[in-house]
Amino acid sequence: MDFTLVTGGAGFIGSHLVEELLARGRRVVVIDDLSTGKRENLPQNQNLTFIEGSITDAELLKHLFSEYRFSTVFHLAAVASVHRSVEEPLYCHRVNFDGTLYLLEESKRVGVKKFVFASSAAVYGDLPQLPKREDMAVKPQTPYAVDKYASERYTVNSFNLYGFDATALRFFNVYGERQDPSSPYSGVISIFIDRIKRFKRGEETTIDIYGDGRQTRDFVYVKDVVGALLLAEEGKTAGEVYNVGTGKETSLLELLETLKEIVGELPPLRFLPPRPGDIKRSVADISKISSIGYYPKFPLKEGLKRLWEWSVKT
Ligand code: NAD
Ligand code: UD2
Repeated sequence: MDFTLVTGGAGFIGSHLVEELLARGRRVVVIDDLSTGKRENLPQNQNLTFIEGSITDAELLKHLFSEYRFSTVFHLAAVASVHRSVEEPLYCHRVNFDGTLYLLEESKRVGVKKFVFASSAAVYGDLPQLPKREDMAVKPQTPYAVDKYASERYTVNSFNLYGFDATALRFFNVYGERQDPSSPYSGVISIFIDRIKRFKRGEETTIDIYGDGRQTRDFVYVKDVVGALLLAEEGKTAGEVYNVGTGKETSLLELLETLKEIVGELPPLRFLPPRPGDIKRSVADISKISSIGYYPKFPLKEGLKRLWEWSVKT
């Protein structure tokens, strides 16, 4: 039987993908350097092999691709923090760009059947047109976004240049269980849930809103993202790029209203100056990915409810 490689499989999104692949009876290999991922995000399972190592280690990758017969590579490993990419562009470039090239080279060498790359809505930058469609202009404004865009192009060009079946997905704002709230640059939902939890425990805390709270995002539940990854693997997606969102635009104030309906009283809100470079509005056009069978199964309230229930148990 063939194996599936998940890079970054010990991370937030990767661990949900691994869980679903294992539930489908697949044999999975994870490579992760545990820089932000955690071993405990992954279950103990006889069909799962965990390799602690970096995607920038070309020798290790060569060895791995020779040892296992991978039919699919899901490439999710990255320094996912935009802030860190601004602080340490060279290091992040090594991981977010060189790592992708190494993986593409190895995948082509051994004849992997499908390569799926996790790109980001960050490639769109702050261009005003909404909703974001895949054929619109991009404006990657940070080292993270530049490397995602370059990696995305290398991935889809692999099909045009070598006939290699590769596709890229632009994730919008993903949220769900196991997202790490520990940095000020963590996903806003993970931070808000963490503050609510502290408040309910009697700690003194606030919900900090940068700006007036009217900025919007397309918040997509992690299990819908897993659904998109699996569809990208199965479908005729070679050489194509797809948005992964919900197509719904939600402001932070609306998000907080929904959270209030789920958890009851919220900690006090504290309005702070907007973050420099913050994008005012973002929402995906999901018609392209819908054409391969994707539809978001988890409305925001449902996803938040699940996240809250999980969060009070942990
Ligand atoms: P995450 O930080 O939880 O996961 C990234 C994983 O990659 C971690 O487990 C980390 O340890 C691992 N990793 C980092 N450098 C590595 C290296 N050199 N070698 C091997 N493993 C390495 O973040 P996430 O939110 O789960 O992101 C997964 C992917 O989705 C990333 O590519 C990210 O850029 C992309 N993405 C995420 C979002 C979002 O909203 N979370 C949005 C757009 C794109
Ligand atoms: C997301 C990605 C980022 C990059 C960017 C591209 C995450 C965590 N970040 O940034 O990596 O891809 O999209 O556009 O996925 N906010 C608050 N209070 C808080 C935290 C955040 O008000 O405590 C605001 C923040 O200023 C922003 C919004 O909430 O206006 C969403 O913030 P975010 O960091 O979750 O996501 P975003 O879209 O800025």
